[in-house]
Amino acid sequence: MQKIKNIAVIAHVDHGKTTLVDELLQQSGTFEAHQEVEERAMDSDAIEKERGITILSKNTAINYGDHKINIIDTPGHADFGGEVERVLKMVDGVLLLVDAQEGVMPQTKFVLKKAIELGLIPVVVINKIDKDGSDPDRVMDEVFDLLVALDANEEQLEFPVLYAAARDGYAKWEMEDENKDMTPLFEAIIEKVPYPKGSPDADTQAQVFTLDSDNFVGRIGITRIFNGKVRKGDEYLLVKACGSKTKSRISKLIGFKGLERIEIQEAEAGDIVAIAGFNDIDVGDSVCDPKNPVALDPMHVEEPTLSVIISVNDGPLAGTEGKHVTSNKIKERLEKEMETNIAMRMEPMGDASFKVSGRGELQIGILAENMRREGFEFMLARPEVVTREENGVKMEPFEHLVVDVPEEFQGVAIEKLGKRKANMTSLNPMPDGTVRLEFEIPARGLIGFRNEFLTDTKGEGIMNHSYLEYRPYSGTVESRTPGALVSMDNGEAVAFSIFNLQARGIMFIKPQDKVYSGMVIGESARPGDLDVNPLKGKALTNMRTSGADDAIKLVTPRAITLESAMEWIEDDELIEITPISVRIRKKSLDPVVRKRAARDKKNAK
Ligand SMILES: Nc1nc2c(ncn2[C@@H]2O[C@H](COP(=O)(O)OP(=O)(O)OP(=O)(O)O)[C@@H](O)[C@H]2O)c(=O)[nH]1
Ligand SMILES: [Mg+2]
Repeated sequence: MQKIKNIAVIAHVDHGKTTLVDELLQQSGTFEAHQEVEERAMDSDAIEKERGITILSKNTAINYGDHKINIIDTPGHADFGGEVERVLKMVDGVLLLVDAQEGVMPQTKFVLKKAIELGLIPVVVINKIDKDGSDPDRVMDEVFDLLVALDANEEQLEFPVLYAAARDGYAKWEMEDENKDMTPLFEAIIEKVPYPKGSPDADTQAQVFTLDSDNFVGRIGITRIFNGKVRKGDEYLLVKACGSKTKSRISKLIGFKGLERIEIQEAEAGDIVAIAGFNDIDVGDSVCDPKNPVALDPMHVEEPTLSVIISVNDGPLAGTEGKHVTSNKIKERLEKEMETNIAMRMEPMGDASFKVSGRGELQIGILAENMRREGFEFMLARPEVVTREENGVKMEPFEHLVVDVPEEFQGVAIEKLGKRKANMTSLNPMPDGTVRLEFEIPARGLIGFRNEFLTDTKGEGIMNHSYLEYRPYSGTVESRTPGALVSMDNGEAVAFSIFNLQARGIMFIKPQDKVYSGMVIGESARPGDLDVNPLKGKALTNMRTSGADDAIKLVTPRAITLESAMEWIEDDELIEITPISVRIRKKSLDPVVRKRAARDKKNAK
């Protein structure tokens, strides 16, 4: 029987997980000498590469001495916390990375809490000790205090600690030790992470934790084998969370080695393999012995806290830029997403619209970004928090928020967050002259806050948040103050009118951009919406032929991205998303209807 260790690498965003996995792959000799390997090799998806973040957890395997180590790299961003939750049940140990300068951050708490609840003993890696301003002792104390606060048991409190600079390829037991290589970390994994429980001779029990597809065999499930063996060609029973059972043969069995996948014949208890042959295999399903099927606990992860309505584009430019535009196509695509993404939910709402719920704006934004890249065209409404009713009380999600700001911005940050119903729990001056403020805040208060915060802190503030718990609803929170500049005509924007409108606010469009009546073309400098005409003036669309227009100086418009739009819009607005454009529009394109609604709202107050 092979000696196996299964670990997950967990941490707050950017603390160096994927870089550490790179080094473990390199230094275990898993790659061939000539193999060209990119930086952060595990971040294989296009959006992951572009943004330098991990979105989906991914597994790899390395050999170290006579051991096989299965490693799962997880995402650190709070929105993808569901990925971490499900992966933790598949491993017997975790490497908890903590940035030697930033220290314990909101997502460090979230992932460590989940690991502690599952009884795992973390191998703590204080990473980035090479950084200026790193303070490993302080960070070590923070980790210890956090474990105490999380009610860790005595064994867990005796966690092993290493000091590392993943990017430079070394880890060590003591700060005084020489900077050499990753050997101490390999040793820690072998010594401190328990061997998998379960027996290869028992009846087969395996569980799917990730889905993938293979060009030749279709859908494959990446599974952890808890008991028994799985063999290519043998028949197994797939048991779903709802209890339904289907028998099928494993048509292909795939093992992992570094970044490669290799066909294998058999695997046994303790290992992680991918299996093909079950058409409707899903995350959480159990693969069992047909003679004695004992299903594993289906995976429960924290429920979504944020939802958004996705609907068919019904604006005047609908269908001119996208390939998939119908409600059926959108529904199909969303259903497909829900199969692999257990932290998200989808509910058809009628009217060619769907309610999609997830952990946060980034998670929903990434789904939307993927869809537009695939050729979809659709609209998104303003994100809303998912409220619940508990014993007759309306509850809403709260988040733990940490902001690091230069001292001079401390006042404005506290004031603005106060208006958003945040409650300050601590204030600590940091060695680098910044102040670390911690808050508990309704998730609602965070929607649209990032932009404002960055402006208020001249781009120097850093904010991080992570889900805390549901608490009683905290009343109205303040939202966007500036109104919208709304186009009152259809056509192509004219430089001369944009020039004139610049005085009224910040423009979102440039000359020749297509606009329509009801489209938001800028942010007004004042509260309240303003209908404006971007087509008016000298009808000279070609600036080069017009001597007079040469004198026109246009300010660069504010770029509207999917995420900035999600932050910016109000309840009566929508984002129109196509493979080419992101536009903001009023829900109602008719100015008369809008005026009436505004009047009603005013009267109601
Ligand atoms: N100075 C320093 N930088 C490091 C070290 N390890 C990683 N980094 C840098 O930190 C950044 C984030 O590294 P990643 O490995 O992508 O971090 P991650 O934890 O996988 O991030 P997510 O998956 O998005 O949560 C990159 O720019 C790395 O080069 C280190 O030991 N020292
Ligand atoms: Mg990563």
